[in-house]
Amino acid sequence: MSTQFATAQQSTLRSAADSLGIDIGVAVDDNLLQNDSTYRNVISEQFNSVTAENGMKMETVQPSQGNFDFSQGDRLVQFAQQNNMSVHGHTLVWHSQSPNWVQNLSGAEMEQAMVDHITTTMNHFEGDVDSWDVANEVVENGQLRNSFWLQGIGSDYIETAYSAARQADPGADLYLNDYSIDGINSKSDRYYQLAQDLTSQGLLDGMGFQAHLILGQVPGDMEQNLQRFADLGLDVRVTELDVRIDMPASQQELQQQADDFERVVNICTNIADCSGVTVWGLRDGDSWVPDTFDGQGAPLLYNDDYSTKPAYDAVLAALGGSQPPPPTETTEPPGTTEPPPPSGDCSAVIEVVNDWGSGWQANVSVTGPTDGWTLSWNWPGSQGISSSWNADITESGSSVTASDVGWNGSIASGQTQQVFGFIGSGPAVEPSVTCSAG
Ligand code: 9MR
Repeated sequence: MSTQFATAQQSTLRSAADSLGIDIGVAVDDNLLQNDSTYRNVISEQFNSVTAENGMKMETVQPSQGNFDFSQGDRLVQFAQQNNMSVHGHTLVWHSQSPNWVQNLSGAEMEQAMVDHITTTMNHFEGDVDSWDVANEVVENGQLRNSFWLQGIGSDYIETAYSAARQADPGADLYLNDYSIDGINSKSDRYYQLAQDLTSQGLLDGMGFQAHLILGQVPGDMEQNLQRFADLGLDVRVTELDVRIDMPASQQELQQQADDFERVVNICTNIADCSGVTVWGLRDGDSWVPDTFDGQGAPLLYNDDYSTKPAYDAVLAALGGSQPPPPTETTEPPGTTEPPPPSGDCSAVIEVVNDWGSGWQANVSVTGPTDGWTLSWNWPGSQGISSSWNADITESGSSVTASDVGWNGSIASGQTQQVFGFIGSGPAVEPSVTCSAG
């Protein structure tokens, strides 16, 4: 058995996402977080980002005026910190799941209550919540939604909310977030205007696309749509991904669902400023979908017994990871040990993990010993690198050099680590690489 040419593959969603430098997130239910240790273990093993499915919404946080209850949010933050995860906050200003008391205010009183809610909540979580859906679902039918907020405060309530948020926690990334804006349409066009407005005032950092999708209906122009927001200088994020199926789901439909998830994750990894993808719940039975859409369900990555679905494998593959191979029979006599690792210099391998025609993704692994590495190779044709992560890259004509960025420089003798990745242009290739240590 030879390990010499094995590449270090990432075998969990989170390790694969970590090596791409993006978030793979999940919406977390507070009750399950408290009471189900398997739920906690699967989430901490597989995800590097969490969002409270309900626990940071206004009706939970401020059920009566001036009485704040952060217990659900605090539990999530503590779980995230124990497991080295980021937290995406959801949400401060929404027409739904807001307490009656605020809906009954008007004018200056409602505006003050909105600002107080944003300020107190964001101050409380300052430093613990990395990004916030400040306003959620504020557009409908191509115009500002006629919500109680709009009626009570007037159309500048959104700008007021983002100004208050910016002041409350200048370190948090501020997002807008909505559903049915995944493709280019009149709703996402209206958001494009709103995003331009807020961005020009320095009040917006990101655009969240919920992506509550129907099987087989990932919009064909989704990548183009996200890219136009990224081109405004914003981060983009898929914030609430699920793909619902008419029940019962057939094997073929589960495979189609896997393709849909894979496509959405690929869209995110294709866009340099995509901060990540969050799925809206862990198991099919945890999802909001069956309660809302009669006869539809099975929209997530896990079955109710915590076994993974084809969609899980597809997301893992789209992130550049793969399942660990099943244990293999060995013919070696007992007592035989592995051959010693190669001594001398380091070696490296480029592996194409995804090729979508107009571009491709490769992961690069280095086998030690090395304390700092510089890799070099030549492109055989018109290839180039359009983006990369975790390496310093210089291209000159057809020759490329890539060196470590410090933390990923040291690899022990015989160890193989996936150290960086890149998006290539031109035909996908796996050229041979020279590795110089030190
Ligand atoms: O998944 C959430 C569900 O448990 C709640 O009952 C519901 C209340 O409206 O909200 C669901 O989450 C929504 C999210 O907060 C905003 N985008 C749509 C989500 C699905 O309805």
